[in-house]
Amino acid sequence: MPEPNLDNLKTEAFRLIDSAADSAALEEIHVKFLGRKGELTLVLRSLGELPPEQRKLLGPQANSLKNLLEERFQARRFELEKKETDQRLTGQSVDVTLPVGTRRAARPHPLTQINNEILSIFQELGFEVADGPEIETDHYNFTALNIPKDHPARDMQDTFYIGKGNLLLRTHTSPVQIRVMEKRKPPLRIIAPGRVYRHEATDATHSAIFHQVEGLAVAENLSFADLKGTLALFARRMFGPQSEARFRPSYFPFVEPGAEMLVSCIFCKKAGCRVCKMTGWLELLGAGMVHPNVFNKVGINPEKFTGFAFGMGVERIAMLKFGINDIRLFYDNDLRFLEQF
Ligand code: FA5
Repeated sequence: MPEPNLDNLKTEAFRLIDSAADSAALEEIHVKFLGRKGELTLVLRSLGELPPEQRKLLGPQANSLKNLLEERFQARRFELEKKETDQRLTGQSVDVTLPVGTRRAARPHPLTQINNEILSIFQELGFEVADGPEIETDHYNFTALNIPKDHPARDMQDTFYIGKGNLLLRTHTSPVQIRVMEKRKPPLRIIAPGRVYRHEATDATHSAIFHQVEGLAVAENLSFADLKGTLALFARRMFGPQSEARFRPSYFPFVEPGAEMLVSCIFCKKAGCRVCKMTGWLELLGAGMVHPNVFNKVGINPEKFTGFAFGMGVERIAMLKFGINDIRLFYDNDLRFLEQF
């Protein structure tokens, strides 16, 4: 066996270790020299086959070279791993000085937020969401609701008629009451949100297009106390536990008796302010016990069943809740306004 040249082996190993590009390459070099079949390993293993004098000389040299190489490998390994970790961290780092928020988070329109809040309060009370068309017939919008042709109550809601007058843009969500009662038999509890239209001049509190939520409950033995309890609970949930609700008589042809619900002014707590016109109370909705004539039109026996109904303006509730003083702000699509909610 030729005498191994340890000097050459050392020079070559140092050269490769120093030039290893990364820790994976370094491990290959380690295997090449110190692995199971590595060049230096083979030298060490072959020592036993050498004549004794040669072995005496080469043995310590080879062993110290092995230690030397292991040290060199360890040092280089440490160097390379540090470099690689640094590179990885730099790639992952967050530059906290970069501008943020270039993407704006979308959220529902304030009217949608209030609409959803109203629905979920009533859904918790067992009301199901119902739906009806925005283009209605005279029958559903008026006649079936006990407002016959030429009845003066039609003047309460100036109407957009379509064509010769049998079709119109619904002036309230009450026609959904009729559509539901035609299809379903009591007991029933529904809540019907939607857009409504009135031929009205726009001002700070009125719009020609606005939104209502209609409610209807029909069962045996429902009384005005159920109506009051349900709506008072709604007001507390919507405006907070301190809010009070008050009812005063009102007239809607499709209910008897009819009422309006007022809530204590959330701005002045009943002390009187500009918003409540110094009365301490704000009008929120129309309501009442379903009129027997309405039940008769949909084939429900008014001797057996009673019911209560209510209709509220979504804009008005949103204005109260958010402290908004002009209804037109909802429709301007001005992000400076909308982003506040
Ligand atoms: C009605 O529309 C009845 N259908 C309510 C009802 C339902 C009574 C069931 C009895 C039983 P009224 O016209 O008052 O009633 O309108 C109801 C609510 O809609 C009002 O309290 C108000 O909050 C809102 N509202 C009415 N007109 C406008 C308008 N032009 N702009 C914005 N909100 C309005």
